[in-house]
Amino acid sequence: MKILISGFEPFGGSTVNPTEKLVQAIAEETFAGVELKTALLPVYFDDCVKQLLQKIEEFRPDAVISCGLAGGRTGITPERIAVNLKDIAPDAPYPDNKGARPQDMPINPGGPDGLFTKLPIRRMVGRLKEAGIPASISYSAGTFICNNAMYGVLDYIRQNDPSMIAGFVHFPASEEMAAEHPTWPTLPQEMMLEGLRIIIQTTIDDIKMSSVSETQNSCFRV
Ligand code: PCA
Repeated sequence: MKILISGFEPFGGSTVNPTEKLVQAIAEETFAGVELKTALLPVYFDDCVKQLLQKIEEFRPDAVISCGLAGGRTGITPERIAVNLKDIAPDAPYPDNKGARPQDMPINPGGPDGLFTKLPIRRMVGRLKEAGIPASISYSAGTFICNNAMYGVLDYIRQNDPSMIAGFVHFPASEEMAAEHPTWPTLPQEMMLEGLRIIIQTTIDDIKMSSVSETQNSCFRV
């Protein structure tokens, strides 16, 4: 089984993105029977998708788990849906890392309005909470880069390889971001790494289970 994990560079004036550190750390770990690869993505509209799809085409993973920072959230939040929209409010505090501020733009003109993940997000949240890690399903990945990456991958899978599963997980700020962002809730980096291990293992278990089960016909696999 092959799994691809991605994270993002810092953005919006922050010097840290905990998901950059998560992918660096998880690249050193092993999961039985799994070939794991990682990618660090730029915080650029469209290019983030291009780079991720290039990795996907080279590696042909069974599952893609993309990770990003959502400053202000209190726990780990697997995303349910990506929307076909790039939109930064005119008064938003920051553009992407190239200065782009798209408004009211589709990611794929003519693509579906929204695409659901087939990662086992409900089971992920259950196992994270059992481990004492704050977590909940999120129903909006926003309209910035993370949503752009999630939509781009799900749209690719829809058209090219429906057997692949993919999705996105937003992580809160890490403790080392507290001085830069004093109002944001934080979690220890080590707790978020343990959370990512659980997320990966839940995905592995789900793929194994669905390959032996012929009865699974839910469109969600949550
Ligand atoms: N979070 C941003 C972009 C990169 C990241 O880590 C987002 O939520 O869109």
